[in-house]
Amino acid sequence: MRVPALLAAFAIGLAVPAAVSAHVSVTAATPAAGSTAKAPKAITLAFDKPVDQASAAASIVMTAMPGMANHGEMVIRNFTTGWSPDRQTMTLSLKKPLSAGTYEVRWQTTATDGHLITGVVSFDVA
Ligand SMILES: [Cu+2]
Repeated sequence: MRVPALLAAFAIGLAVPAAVSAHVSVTAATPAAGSTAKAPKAITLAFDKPVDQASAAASIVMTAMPGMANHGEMVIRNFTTGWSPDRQTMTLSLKKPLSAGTYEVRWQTTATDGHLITGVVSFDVA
């Protein structure tokens, strides 16, 4: 009688990846993660499935600047957020191009299973 119980536990274990697939992730970004861009005026995040816009948010943080040793985190606020009609691409439109430095785009949204999903895309601006 122990074997069916074990099999049931195994089947429950297998069900976990199906729940995880409710989560969204970023599949592509511009500027691309790890790349060096020149004065970008827009940042796009492409998700693998439609995103709940009501819970979605992104922040742009400058984490380093050439010639400045202890920069700390500087939040960039001068942008507006837009979405593609299919809700899979978020565009952050900057009023001024980003100046030279290192940036993190930190995003979050609530998945269809109610879990908070977060991610970071980092890139440099030369
Ligand atoms: Cu989840």
